[in-house]
Amino acid sequence: MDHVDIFEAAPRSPGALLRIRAEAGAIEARYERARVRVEAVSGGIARVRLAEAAFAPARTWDGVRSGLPPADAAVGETDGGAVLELDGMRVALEGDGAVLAVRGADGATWLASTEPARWGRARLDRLRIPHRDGDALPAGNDGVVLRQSFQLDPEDRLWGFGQRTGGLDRRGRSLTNWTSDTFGIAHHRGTDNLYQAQPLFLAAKPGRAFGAFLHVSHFSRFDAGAGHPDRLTIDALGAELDLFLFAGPTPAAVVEQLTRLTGRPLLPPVWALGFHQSRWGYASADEVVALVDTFRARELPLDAVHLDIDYMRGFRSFTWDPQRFPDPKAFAERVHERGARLVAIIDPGIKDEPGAGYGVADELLARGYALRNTDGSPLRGYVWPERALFPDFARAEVRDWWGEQHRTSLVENGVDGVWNDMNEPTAFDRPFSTGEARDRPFPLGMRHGGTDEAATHLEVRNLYAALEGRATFQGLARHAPGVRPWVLTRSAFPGSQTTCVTWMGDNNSWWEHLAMSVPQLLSMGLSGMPHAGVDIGGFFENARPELFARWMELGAFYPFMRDHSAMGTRDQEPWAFGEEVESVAREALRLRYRLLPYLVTLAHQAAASGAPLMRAMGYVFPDVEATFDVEDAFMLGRWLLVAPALEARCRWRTVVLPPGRWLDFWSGRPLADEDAGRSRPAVVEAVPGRPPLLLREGALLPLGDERSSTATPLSELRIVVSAPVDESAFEVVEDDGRSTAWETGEVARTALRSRRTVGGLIVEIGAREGRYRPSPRTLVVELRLDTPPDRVELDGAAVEARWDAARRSAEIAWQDDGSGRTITVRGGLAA
Ligand code: MIG
Repeated sequence: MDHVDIFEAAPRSPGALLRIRAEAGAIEARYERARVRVEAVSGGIARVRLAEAAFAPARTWDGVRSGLPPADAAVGETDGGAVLELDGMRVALEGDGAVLAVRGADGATWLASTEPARWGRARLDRLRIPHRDGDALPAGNDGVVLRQSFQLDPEDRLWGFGQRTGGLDRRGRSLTNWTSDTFGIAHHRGTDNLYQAQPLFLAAKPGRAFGAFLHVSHFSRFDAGAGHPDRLTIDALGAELDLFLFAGPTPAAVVEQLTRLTGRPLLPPVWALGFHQSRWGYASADEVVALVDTFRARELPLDAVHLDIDYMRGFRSFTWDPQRFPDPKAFAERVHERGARLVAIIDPGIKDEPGAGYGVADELLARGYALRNTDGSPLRGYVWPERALFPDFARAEVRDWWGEQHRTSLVENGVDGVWNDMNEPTAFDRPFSTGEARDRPFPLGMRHGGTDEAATHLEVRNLYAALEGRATFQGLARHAPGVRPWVLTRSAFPGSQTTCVTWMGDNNSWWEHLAMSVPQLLSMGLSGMPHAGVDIGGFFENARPELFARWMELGAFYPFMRDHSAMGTRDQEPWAFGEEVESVAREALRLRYRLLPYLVTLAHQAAASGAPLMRAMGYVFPDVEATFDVEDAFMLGRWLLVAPALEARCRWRTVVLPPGRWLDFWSGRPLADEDAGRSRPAVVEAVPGRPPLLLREGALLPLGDERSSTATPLSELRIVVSAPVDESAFEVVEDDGRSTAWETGEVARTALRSRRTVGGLIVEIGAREGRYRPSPRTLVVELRLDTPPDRVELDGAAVEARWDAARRSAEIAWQDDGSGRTITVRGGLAA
């Protein structure tokens, strides 16, 4: 892209430096035709703003947090410039032309401008923004593009960029940040922008990572080494470079810094971490209840069923079809009685039929809450309900009103979660029924918002879903006080993670899409959006039996696990492919449910620091080069390495083992143990029903018992222990799984420790801390050893430990009363 001329006329550039001033925690510089401000925001976070004249004003709809704990930064003037230093990162302005360099404390260059920034009116044809015939870029800064190029370290992998197809390292690609409905079956590794826009990335190499977030909701694009392998070029409409820089030094530190700025991920209710069954479209209340019954009868765990657009009356959001769903409240009760939850889809395209008894449309128009054309008339487009209006979520009163719509139709009827679809937003130029509907992009110059905060569509489109998500979340919180809201969204922007779980809509049933889901979800985690999933089995086309089984196995480790399929595809429920596939699916679901205490703990870690549940190997082993480019395996938290079967008829596969001892989770056998000191490959078996799963040394892994749904309380907490080299620690976090009381400290924390001794092992289960009291249960400690131990003591007294040769474990158990215990193991470990 770098080579493409996107300017209408010769671009402007900053010119000579006029003056530069270092103040407390900031640098201000004036150039002939530009101003720059470099500022310390919080620990590890700096902000660079570069504009021709004034910086864009702060906006109420902006999701970035203000008032963060201040940074400890030093500012100094240099020869012809100035530098701001914080947490090992130095941001320097050097001489004329607003030349910017980001360096490490050791002087190594992380990013450096290759030439001065340029500005000019953009050539619409070259920007490749979908637009309507006759559309022009609006006057003013919304039609002005800024271009800034940076030199990249050749060693850096570029991770993040949010929801994308293709591999984990996005270097060499051009990446557009513009939400779009790419409805169609053609997603492939080279597809550019999808439903979401996350203009951010991590640059990582062994031993060092930093990150950047382009705080621009306007249309933007990163050329991440497509035009020139070692150059990053940023194009941003809106005429401003507003770049937050994250000092790292590890990928985990970058994700923490990013989510400190854009907001920590929500904590989902525990049912949402269970299994979700969906399809477009279950056609009646009875069909959905029968579906839940089938899960129960077949002993397939299930926590949620999703209602796609067919539950509505003629695709009108916030209505129910009176024939097929005659009594929504009774229906929700039937689902709840069976231990499951109900999630209902909502589309933002509101049927344009005032005066026809559809109150949502009446109010939307009467109150003037719809998006408007430049001439002030309501904007109309065609979506599922045919001609539709679109709420203007950039306005606070519209968001309040939207939240209000959820009260009677959904919350009071007992719906547990809301699924926001089509919120890129999608619109077509004529009715679907004509069979000729084509995408009808919104006019670029269209205005959002009230008079004081008016913004063009180019500025706000990327935020539309994030603002809708916020409105939905707050509405649910208001109408069901104390209940943790759950919102699933298709489109998103940084900040969406605070109110929404996201999924990759409209994937395909091909193997490629199964495989691609791994780097896709790892990217989401690295982008600060840990709670994400893709549709198991694929949305479009018919899933094949073996693929579906493997997808369920992989999906057991997705942060959000849902089986979903398009209208017209063959049945895709776990039993739809015969007994063999069903039993693999059942094993996958059982494993998922056993993992729940671990997933809950990981979700708490995410809520505290942004740490993803599914972690790239290089995130967990940031110094180990061999792990950096792995995109077909990942860590679930810090204890489990998942190496899924991603190809047809796969029975074995290789996996890169990071240094250390790794046990096969199923058999307890160590892998490639002779080389434990270094990274090495291992071949693992991929028996259907037993996905390749490795337990890291020092693991203190909390598991639960198998349940048909999370409506049944946990009756066992099991700690799986693998010996550490030296010592290890982990904290299990629990909460009531459904309320918001965790926010005010209603959690239970159990500190776990393990330590190698001469000839044995000590495991300490700390006394439970915190106000939350779990239901009565057994606590099991499962010691993964090499041989049966000579002796096991619980608090100093010898106990009988049951030896299970099939998984090489010695097991002891007691009724958990929350008190601390010490387990001493003698023998059982190879020297
Ligand atoms: O135009 O509601 O991605 O999950 O089943 C398609 C019907 C609309 C797209 C979503 C998909 C959903 C479907 N929707």
